[in-house]
Amino acid sequence: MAGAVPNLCYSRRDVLDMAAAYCCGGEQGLQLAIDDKNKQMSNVHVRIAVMGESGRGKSTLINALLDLDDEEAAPTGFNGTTTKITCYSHPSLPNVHYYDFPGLNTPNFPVKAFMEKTKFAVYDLGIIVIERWTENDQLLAKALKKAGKPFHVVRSKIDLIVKSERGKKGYNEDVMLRSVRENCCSSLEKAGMGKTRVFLYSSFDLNAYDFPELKKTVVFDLSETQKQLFLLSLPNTSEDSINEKREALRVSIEFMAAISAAIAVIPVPGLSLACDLVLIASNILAMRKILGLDDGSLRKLSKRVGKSKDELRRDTEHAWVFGEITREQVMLLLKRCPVAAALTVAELVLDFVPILGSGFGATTSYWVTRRMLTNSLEEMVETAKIVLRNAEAGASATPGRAAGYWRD
Ligand SMILES: Nc1nc2c(ncn2[C@@H]2O[C@H](COP(=O)(O)OP(=O)(O)OP(=O)(O)O)[C@@H](O)[C@H]2O)c(=O)[nH]1
Ligand SMILES: [Mg+2]
Repeated sequence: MAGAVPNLCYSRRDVLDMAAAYCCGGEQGLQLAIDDKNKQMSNVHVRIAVMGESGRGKSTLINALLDLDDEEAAPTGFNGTTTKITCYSHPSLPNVHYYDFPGLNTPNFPVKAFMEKTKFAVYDLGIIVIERWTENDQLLAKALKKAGKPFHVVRSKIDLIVKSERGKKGYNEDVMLRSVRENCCSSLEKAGMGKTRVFLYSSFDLNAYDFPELKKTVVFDLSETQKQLFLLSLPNTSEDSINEKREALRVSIEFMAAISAAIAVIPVPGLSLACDLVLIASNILAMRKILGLDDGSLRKLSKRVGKSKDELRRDTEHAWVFGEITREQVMLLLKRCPVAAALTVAELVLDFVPILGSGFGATTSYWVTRRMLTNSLEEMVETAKIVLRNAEAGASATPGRAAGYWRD
């Protein structure tokens, strides 16, 4: 798929498995384990079904979560816009899928036949979008339960309630939100759903209300690898979400460093450095895309917030982040890091002494790749936070709440 990035979703467990493979089977064992893991990785998917009645905001939520542009976005509107289950995949992490369900309450919708033919077991989890709990929502919840799938109930369009209540005498946002939450929960309880948590959110402000809590809850239902994939796929709505991506990317750096060490033991002069440069460059490119710093992501952001790319990049220190990432550029970054540069030269020289060179090379490659990717990641994370601040600047009167930031 165009624009897809290499799979960067390795868990700590994967890194430990790599270490164990090396201890048991040496270089060959490590290589086999890496190949095996990469094969497994391409089979890991996250499939989230977004369900609920018509007009609740399902398609709008998917567009916000996947940061989809006008041309690629799910159509939105009032009354029966989505007429069949439609899959939307993440533009750069194509194994993350959201399934946009049609609203069950539209005139002439064949609810019974739809419920019978839908295979609820194929999804990892369901999100039921409500404004108030209805019999159709109940049907969906029951079907998911029967299929053994977890689901979460979310109350959309909270921004609209805030807007209409804000001017009223004695208004207190926390009290108001608590009352909306309690109302939703008690209607679910009355319908026999037991005590179910309801998350309040607005698709136009994913950093606000209960969305950050929802994120934390969703990851509990996913495997370790799916969790990394899910977190990396989310838009940069806050510094916290950027930090979460940093944590997931740090794990993948360990894995990349192990791969680079495995390559370094192959006794071909210069091969290790050549591979490291390619490995580092391709990973910097992937991390940049995930952190929303590539040209395409900046263009989308610029359009959404109505600020030029230069305005978004203002006050960022690391100009290289926005430039071309080539092997030459990686060499320049390498030279900025004296220890890594010195180790690489020593490795190149020792490469010509096969036995000595391969042992030294594996250790060097591991440290150089790790150091280079970690330094690059830190600089990109710092840059992503400044870009986020620039995008949010002037968008909200409420501190920490970028009202309208996600509005198209
Ligand atoms: N203010 C506000 N409007 C929203 C929000 N989410 C959705 N909307 C609006 O609600 C309308 C319906 O949104 P959709 O996303 O098309 O709803 P849907 O659930 O996909 O509807 P169907 O496809 O008919 O099932 C659109 O006009 C959206 O712009 C939100 O969080 N806040
Ligand atoms: Mg829809």
